[in-house]
Amino acid sequence: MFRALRPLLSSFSLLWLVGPLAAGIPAGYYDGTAGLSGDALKGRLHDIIQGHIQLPYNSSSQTDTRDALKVLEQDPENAANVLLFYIGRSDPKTQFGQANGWDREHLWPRSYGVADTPAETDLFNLRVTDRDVNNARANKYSDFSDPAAVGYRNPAHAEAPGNTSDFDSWEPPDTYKGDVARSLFYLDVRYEGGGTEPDLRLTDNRALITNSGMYMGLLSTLMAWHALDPVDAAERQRNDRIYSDFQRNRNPFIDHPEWVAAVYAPVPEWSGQTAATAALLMFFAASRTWRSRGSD
Ligand SMILES: [Ca+2]
Ligand SMILES: [Ca+2]
Repeated sequence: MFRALRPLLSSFSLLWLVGPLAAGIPAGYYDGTAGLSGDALKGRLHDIIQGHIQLPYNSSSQTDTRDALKVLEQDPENAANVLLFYIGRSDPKTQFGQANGWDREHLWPRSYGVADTPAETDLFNLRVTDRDVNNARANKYSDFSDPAAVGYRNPAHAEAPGNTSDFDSWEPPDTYKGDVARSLFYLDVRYEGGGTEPDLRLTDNRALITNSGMYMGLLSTLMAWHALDPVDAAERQRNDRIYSDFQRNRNPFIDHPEWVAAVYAPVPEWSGQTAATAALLMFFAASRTWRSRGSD
């Protein structure tokens, strides 16, 4: 009996092995990236992911970002609900836009260069959040919160346990850190100033992150968050769905986490250092002791 099943079992194992690949990256999608790093890799990835199918922000006749988010963020245990980013609360889909409900959070704030389509409606930048938490986060950039900084809050909002903030930055719980980071890496690469599109840029220079600019950060924190919270199955599934059901483009940093270091290390601040040194810096940045460097 067992012997008769063996060929069947091994073919199932094979299916299991190729299954995730078949559902994930289409053959040839990342052609032309082999051996590239730095700006060359960034440029090639930009060419691959640009020109995606754009959704309207709001539309009563077409699939818009609200419709897409109700699919992408659906609670796996309750199809009538969405799971709220930053806090994991399950809210009815019907609560969109309600006073105590959820709305659309732009991880790269609209005021930092993504006020117009397609950046404004890019599903890799949009999550569902509690309205009040969205307002509290406002356009604070991503960084470890400094308990000694002005305006330090723990929790960052009464409805956001596990999140902390200070006057200029916001720190989500660890399980969301990598998702934030990889979304922002995607946006920097996707938007390079072509046509009427913005050139979004990640930086460690806080002075550049202003309402009149297109900068977001902090780059080295995001690299640490990427290492701290690796890609998981839910993030891969979201990437697959955005590709297959909505935009026809993918987040390269979910498909190839190693490309974060390949593109961003060495970063300008670290120029002259090797990729290995940069990786070491990422490791130390991910450790809690690094948090006390506190310049904000
Ligand atoms: Ca995560
Ligand atoms: Ca850019």
